[in-house]
Amino acid sequence: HASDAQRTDLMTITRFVLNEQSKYPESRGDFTILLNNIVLGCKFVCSAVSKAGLAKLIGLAGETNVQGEQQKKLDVLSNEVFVKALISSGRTCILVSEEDEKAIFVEPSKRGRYIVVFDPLDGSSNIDCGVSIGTIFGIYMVKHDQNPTLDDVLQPGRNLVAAGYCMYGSSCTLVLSTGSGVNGFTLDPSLGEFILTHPDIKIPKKGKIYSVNEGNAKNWDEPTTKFVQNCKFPTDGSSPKSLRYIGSMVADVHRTLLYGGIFLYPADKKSPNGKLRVLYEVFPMSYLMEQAGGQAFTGKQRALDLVPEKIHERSPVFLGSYDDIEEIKALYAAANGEN
Ligand code: P6P
Repeated sequence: HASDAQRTDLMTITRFVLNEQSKYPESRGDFTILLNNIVLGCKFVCSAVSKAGLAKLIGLAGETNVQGEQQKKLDVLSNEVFVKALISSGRTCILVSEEDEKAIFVEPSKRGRYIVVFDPLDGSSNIDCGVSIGTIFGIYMVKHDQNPTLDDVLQPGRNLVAAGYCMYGSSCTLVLSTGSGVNGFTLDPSLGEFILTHPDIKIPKKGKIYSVNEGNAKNWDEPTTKFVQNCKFPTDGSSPKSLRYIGSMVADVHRTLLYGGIFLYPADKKSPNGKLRVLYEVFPMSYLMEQAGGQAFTGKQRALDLVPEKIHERSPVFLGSYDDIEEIKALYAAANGEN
């Protein structure tokens, strides 16, 4: 019975999505098939990343193996796995990957109705020191399925039908939203299944943590400078916030989602559009934050209202707890002379 220590009604990600999709009688199972292929990609990358530390011994990605063959870098390998898994799903028509300069238009015989934008291995510069890294993805419906063009990709983030990330850390955790809340699944390696472990994630309304690369402080604009100053020297008698910055977006965003607070990668004099990419970093994470009751802001507007003009375009981003984002929005409004 329910008090049994060993849960017996295992809610796998596939069952969960099937349940969700059964709410839409018109759905033909395409999304479930697409998602299953994304999950397959995540399982492969999880396995490859966990072995990365042994790379020198067993000649894995990024190393020269015993035969002296140069192994593919893990991010290149991950990208190939995701591209092949997505195309073979037969449910995609355009793919945009951080690893590919141009959008991939799937051949008509294998074409479906979905567009997937993704970073196959974000934060991969952290692999060698064992810091958590991740895959980030967003899913749109195609607008012109007879003849898909780049215009189908350059949609505002608010048009996303799903988004998620998979974090390869102490455990492999997949966080997903299909438009009705956010749910987290943890890979049980003994089953090879992602099991629902974080149902209906809601981000705390206000947090005690700020997450930014303080090394860029010299180049920040005034509102960001003031906001960070308020985090460290609050004038309302509250205690200072803690700084937590891992430098791997998936890890910093996952902590923000679960513990609350704010993650920011602002514009600065060196990079006026910040560093993070709109389609496959800013949009998916902003979508998840809003679905979890938080907000995401660019310094000028709601992040999901941005309409990208190029597939690798960057944008500043402030995302996290609802109240914390209200503060940064007020500082930018004041700087722009709005009431
Ligand atoms: P910085 C990793 O390289 C990445 O793309 C994100 O995962 C991370 O949030 C950001 O860059 C870190 O950038 O400039 O602080 O090292």
